Amino acid sequence: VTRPAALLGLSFIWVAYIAFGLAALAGMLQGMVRGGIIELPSWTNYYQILTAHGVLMALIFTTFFIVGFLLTGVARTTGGSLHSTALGWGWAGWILMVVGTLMAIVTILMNEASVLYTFYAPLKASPYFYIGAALLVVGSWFAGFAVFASYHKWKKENKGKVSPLFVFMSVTTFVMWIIATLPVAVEVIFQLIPWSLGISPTINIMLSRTLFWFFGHPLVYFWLMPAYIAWYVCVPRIIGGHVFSDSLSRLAFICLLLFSIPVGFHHQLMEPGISAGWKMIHVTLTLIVVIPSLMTAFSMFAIFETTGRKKGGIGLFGWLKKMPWTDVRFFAPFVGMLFFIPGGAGGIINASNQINAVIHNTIWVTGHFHITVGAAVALTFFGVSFWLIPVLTGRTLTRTANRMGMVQTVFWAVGMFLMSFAMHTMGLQGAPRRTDFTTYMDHPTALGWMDYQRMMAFGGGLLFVSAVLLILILLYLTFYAPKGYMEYPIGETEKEQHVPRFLERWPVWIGLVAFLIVMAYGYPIMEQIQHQAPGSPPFKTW
Ligand code: HAS
Repeated sequence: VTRPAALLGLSFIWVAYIAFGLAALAGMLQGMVRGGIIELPSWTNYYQILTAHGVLMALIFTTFFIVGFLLTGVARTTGGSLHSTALGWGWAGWILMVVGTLMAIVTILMNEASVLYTFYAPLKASPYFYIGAALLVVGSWFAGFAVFASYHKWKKENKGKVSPLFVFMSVTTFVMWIIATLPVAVEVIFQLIPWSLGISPTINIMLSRTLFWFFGHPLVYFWLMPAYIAWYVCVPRIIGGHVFSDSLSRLAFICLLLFSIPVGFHHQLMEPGISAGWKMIHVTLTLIVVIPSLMTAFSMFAIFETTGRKKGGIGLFGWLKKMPWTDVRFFAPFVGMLFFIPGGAGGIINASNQINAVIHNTIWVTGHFHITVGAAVALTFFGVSFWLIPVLTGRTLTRTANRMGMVQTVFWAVGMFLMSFAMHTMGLQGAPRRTDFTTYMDHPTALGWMDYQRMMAFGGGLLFVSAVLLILILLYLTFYAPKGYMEYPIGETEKEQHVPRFLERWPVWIGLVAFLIVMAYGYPIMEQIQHQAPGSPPFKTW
């Protein structure tokens, strides 16, 4: 990767890790407060810290990291550089995203935006928080345009050829992202900002929540798809194998593009204002969006088994022994994959309409998203960082740094396991998510949760230690590791495979996405506008 592209990538990745460090601190504090281990000073409160944690971790760390990873991967697979138009879009995106992030952080620090990462109305934040969020989104679109510009240039120079897998997957991810962020842009621009400025006195709550989840579910796939890119394209190369099937990988991404958006009602199954029939349609589509993940699980097993057998692994599971267990570039994403097995199963439980009544708004949901985004995705991003940062700085991953990375991964995995196990268990017993420390007036059931609360806090402590260790390793890899060559691992198929051209017919796929969205959301949104309740005035949070 050339220097200008590397500099751009590093700038995104380091903002991501600064946000990650602050978010990890907020996360540990909030676990300890909830567990009754510490009390916060009077100038702050649980919800302020919870908002800081959610916004910094789920929105800022992820988005900056994803852009940095995908832009550099696109550069690497289209000849090593980003041309000037792509670089221009990339830097413009970075500036907008940084300004948006600062606005959000300052309003949160001033306790003027303690509205959690879902910023549900009628909780009301300062208008600057919403404007900051909008800038973050628009900046990420610019980064998407940088990917599209590189793709367009590559296509022009390689007429008739199928695009590199990494580029195809990045384009799919950003097409999905840009479509998915439109409804939240509508919510922020036409509902939240005028309302928080006092221009409109009330807000249509149902509509704002629907627009949020219209975006909120694909948001989780925006986190997942880059992790899948690392699994499909980078991990095979790291273990000395090949991409299992180019067409299957592309098809999985097209399925994610089609089905990750029209499913948002599975977050609103317990809400009034949406009829049971529409909820059922979204539940059905949710179970369809599970299929590309099952295809991914199949591909990963196939890659591991074929590679392990070629290396001499015999017997039913002998191939597993041949995996590079001491290489953190493989180990961290692999541990992430293991977490995704219960994570995915939990998702299917959540989506199962009636069962959702058992877990909705309990801390089970928090457990679910910590083993999906907090473990499967985050561990993959850590694994990527261990090779990506040295690639971008022209340094190498030393044996010691690799070993420290293994330790860091184990700390993260154990911390996440303890914390999310406690969360799932308490959730099944009805413990609510998003509450400060409380024993519900010493209610025996709530007192029975206390050991789990402490287990959660202990897990959070381990996660914080792991986060500090990670940042130290990444600082070393950025500034101090010895100069040298590090490979940007891009896997290829063993033999050239025929890839059907229709997979790259974007107008068809985008048309189908639009059709599915109109079918799934058109009527319910019309109903929510026509039959809106009187609307809610703002509930100021500070
Ligand atoms: Fe979810 C709530 C349903 C996946 C994140 N989810 C959330 C929230 C977040 C989140 C953040 O239907 C909370 C939102 C809030 O603040 O309220 N989720 C699903 C379903 C899936 C799913 C059906 N979620 C994710 C992913 C996330 C994520 C991925 C982040 C990255 N989720 C829900 C529902 C709710 C929900 C409801 C609302 C609950 C409520 O009531 O509030 C599916 O996409 C999951 C499919 C995944 C699989 C797993 C495949 C396994 C793989 C690993 C293979 C392992 C290998 C290892 C190869 C089927 C690919 C090899 C092993 C060897 C031993 C060799």
